[in-house]
Amino acid sequence: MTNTMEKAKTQVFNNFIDGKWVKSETGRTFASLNPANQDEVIGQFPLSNANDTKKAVDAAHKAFQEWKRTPAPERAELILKAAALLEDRKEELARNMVREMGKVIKEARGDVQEAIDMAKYAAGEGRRLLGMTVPSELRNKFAMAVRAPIGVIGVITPWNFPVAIPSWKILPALVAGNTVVFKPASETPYVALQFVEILAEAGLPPGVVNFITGSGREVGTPLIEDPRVGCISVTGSSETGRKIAGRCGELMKRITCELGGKNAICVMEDADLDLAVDGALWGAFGTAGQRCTATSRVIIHEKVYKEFAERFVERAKKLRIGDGLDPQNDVGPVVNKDQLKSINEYVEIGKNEGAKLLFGGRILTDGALAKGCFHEPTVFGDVKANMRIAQEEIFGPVTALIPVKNFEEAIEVANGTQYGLSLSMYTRDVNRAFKAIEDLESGIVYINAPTIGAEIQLPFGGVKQTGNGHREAGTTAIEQFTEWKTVYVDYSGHLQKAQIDKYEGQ
Ligand code: UN1
Repeated sequence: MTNTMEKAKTQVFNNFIDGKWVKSETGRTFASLNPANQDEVIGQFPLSNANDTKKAVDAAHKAFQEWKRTPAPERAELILKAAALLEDRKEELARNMVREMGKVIKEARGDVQEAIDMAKYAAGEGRRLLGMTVPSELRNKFAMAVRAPIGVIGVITPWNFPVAIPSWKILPALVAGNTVVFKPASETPYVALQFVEILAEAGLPPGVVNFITGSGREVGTPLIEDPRVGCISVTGSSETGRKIAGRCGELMKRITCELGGKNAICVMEDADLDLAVDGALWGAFGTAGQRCTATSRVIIHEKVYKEFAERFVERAKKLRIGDGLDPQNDVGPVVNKDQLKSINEYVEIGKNEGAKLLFGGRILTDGALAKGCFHEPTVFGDVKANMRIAQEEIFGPVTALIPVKNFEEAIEVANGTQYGLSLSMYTRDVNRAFKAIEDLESGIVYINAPTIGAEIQLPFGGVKQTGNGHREAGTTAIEQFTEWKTVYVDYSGHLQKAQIDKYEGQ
């Protein structure tokens, strides 16, 4: 079949603005491809422009007036409905996710489950949205602070968790009374669209969630620039995040960034090595290493380095690579050819820096794999802490084993990157475990568990170049999407002066 014929039978999808599926003004589209078989076109999606974006913001801005007045428990009912619909359609969404971004089916189900968890949790927030009351220094005066929604939230998401990450942002934003313009990654518009379909089916009024596909330049930039958008929430590369944050700084616009990581597992000489090997394998090669929390470094005490490295490589060799829809496969493709190339360039960088390639390193082109973007799980040994492969985010199935002399050096190496998302310590010594909790410089710390696998009811995010001080998920998700409004009610019937009456007399 020729490409033109493929394209002809491919479904063309639309944007979702003001409760309707609408074409982009441009009439231009882009294709979403299956990374396991690049001949398979998932669909064509609008290459929208600034005018389409403006219409989406118009709709969100208009809808905000009524949505913010809808009682939060009532807003939450709709989110709970979405949770039920996500549960009903979990398998369908998961399968489409595998086809669109490659992660293996079990993990794709986990991705959808994370959104279900978030929907239930966010719905619960509808009956909390806790504010504060404190005593006033004066009689007959009441003091409190309540949460107010910000307005229109611009949501910009990556492809690696195409349902979970949008849910972390959109659902708390909605329950807090905001409306949303959602721009998904151009690698995963289809599952993002299905997520939006579910929200619409749950009964969100028109304009409360708007969905628009296209490039960063033609959709992302106008979204950021629009003065009616009060907050941008972005997960992506540090480079993109820094640019957006810079511009939002100038515009005095709230910006929450969730960016890169260079996460590490530390394995001490007293660790349970079986457990550590299991954890490192899952952390490094789960989602083909395409998580911002992926274990791209394993820092190992020299006394157990050799044994760990041998066992780890043995296990890495056994991983089955292939289409994620086959439940026998452990590792799927990476998202596209560009990523594949960039990951493989890091293999060359590692070799040139003098790291020892213990296993992997190749782009796989045998048989059916040739049509996809498959990279071998790759293990480098004898890596030095300052090498590029130990410092830069690779975002692929490549991990660096770094030998260290002791616990203190392990902590120093773990902390020695520009990032600070997720760090882990494997030890059986409770004192060391608590010392690690105290000294590891990251937003998330694990003890005896890998760097991936965060749960939605706790804050998620990182320090240093990983973020800008905000946290997603947990109760902190609400912090991102609300303003504090401090309220004083004076029921004394006469003028009372704070800081003065109490000291000067009446
Ligand atoms: C990400 O990689 O961007 O903790 C998110 C984890 C998942 C979320 C990862 N729950 O690995």
